[in-house]
Amino acid sequence: MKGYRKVLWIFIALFVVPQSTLAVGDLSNQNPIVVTVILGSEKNELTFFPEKLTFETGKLYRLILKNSSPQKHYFTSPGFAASVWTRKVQDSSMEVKGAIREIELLPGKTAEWFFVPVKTGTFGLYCHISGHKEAGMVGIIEIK
Ligand SMILES: [Cu+2]
Repeated sequence: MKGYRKVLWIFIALFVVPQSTLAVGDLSNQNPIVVTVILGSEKNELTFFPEKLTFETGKLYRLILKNSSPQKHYFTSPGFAASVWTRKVQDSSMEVKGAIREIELLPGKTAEWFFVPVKTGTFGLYCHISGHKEAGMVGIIEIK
């Protein structure tokens, strides 16, 4: 029995430990950098706050999107969505894994987008509900 345990520990030392040290390069397992964006406001202003977002390639982000207004809004930025690798999007009831094009948030709801930017660029952000972009619900996302 003791010989068996020794062989087991050697197996763990040789195969399990080196694999976990390789995880340093696993971008999906970093501690995410938390960024929060508020869509709209309690007074029903058509804004993103903040309206300028900056991210860096190769870092894992947890983008918290909060709709604090009495109506639904979109977080729409096709260029940004095409320049990130999405790990998942989640809210209190579910997780979605895979590429994301845009996020719609119902009044008072929150969603979290976990992603790693993979391409640099500057992209427009807007809410695509009729009239919202024109009323100023726009922003800029920069990936450095
Ligand atoms: Cu809107």
